[in-house]
Amino acid sequence: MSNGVNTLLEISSQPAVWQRCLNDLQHADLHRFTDGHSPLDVEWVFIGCGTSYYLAQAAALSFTSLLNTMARAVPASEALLMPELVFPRGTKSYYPVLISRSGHTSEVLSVAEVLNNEGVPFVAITCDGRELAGMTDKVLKMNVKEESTVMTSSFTSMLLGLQYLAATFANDKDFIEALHQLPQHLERLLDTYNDEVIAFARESFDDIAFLGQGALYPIASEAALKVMESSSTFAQYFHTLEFRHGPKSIAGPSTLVGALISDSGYDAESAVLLEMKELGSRTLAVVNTAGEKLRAEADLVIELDLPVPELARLVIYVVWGQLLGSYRGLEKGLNPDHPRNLSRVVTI
Ligand code: F1P
Repeated sequence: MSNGVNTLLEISSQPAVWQRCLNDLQHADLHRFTDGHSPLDVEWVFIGCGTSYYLAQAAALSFTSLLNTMARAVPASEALLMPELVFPRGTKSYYPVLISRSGHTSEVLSVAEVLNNEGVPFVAITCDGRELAGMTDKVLKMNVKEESTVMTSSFTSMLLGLQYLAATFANDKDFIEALHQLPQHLERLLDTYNDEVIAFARESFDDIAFLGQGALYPIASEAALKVMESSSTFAQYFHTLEFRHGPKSIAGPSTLVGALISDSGYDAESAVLLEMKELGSRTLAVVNTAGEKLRAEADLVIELDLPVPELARLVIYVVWGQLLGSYRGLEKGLNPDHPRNLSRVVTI
């Protein structure tokens, strides 16, 4: 089988996977996940590793935005090694959500064990289930079969699941309806832009930086991780305007700057990307509606044209980092299905 087939298939299968997951969510009893609390009265702490940590960040910002409630994200390792920083008022004052595609990651299982030992109820969201699914009665298991090492459809499906949960708690029917529109839009966008990403990935870059503000920051982080994992190319991620405060010293002809541009910050964020263009960088813009200057000057503009709220677009923004990582890896003669040094699950 040729290199990268599995991963690319899983990326391109996301419209169908999302459709299946959204149908499941529509018919699920999601209110049982509040454990009898008002979701507004608890501080949500989303916990995961690697891609699942960036997912935790996106989920926390989604809960804050949809529920106006306290929510934050930490890597599982921080909850284990620095509990006094993660749970300063003791674990019982928080409502943890453990995120793990495999349900088998050692750090996540160790956090689950601590919470169970301390009698702290928690939610688990997973695709494979495994041990994590047996450690709590509040399991949201997404119907996603993902063989590849790197997480793609599992990331987007679990993020959809958590956004669906928050919108259900908020009784935000419009947001839920918006999520149901996404599969058809991703299908359209993959048809439109896949070949352009393939062409763009033929260029080699010494340095790659993904930029994003707000809930697009964890998406930029995940896009950078996909490039690192799938192509063994170092990539960094920053809040967009932070890039001026030092990291822009890497800008130049062998640098790719990819900006995930929001509506709310469009002028300020697109200005950063165009500045990097002036400094000689290659530039990629993912944006819902591009202005004339951005469309004329950025090297690749992926214009989403999505009639949905900004927060509902997150899962579509990340797809271009998934594709760029895999296509860049193939250009380098690597196999994204078996990334260098990586395993599908980290057990220690
Ligand atoms: C977490 C993770 C992935 C990473 C690799 C190793 O897995 O770190 O983010 O891409 O697959 O495992 P999980 O806890 O979500 O199964």
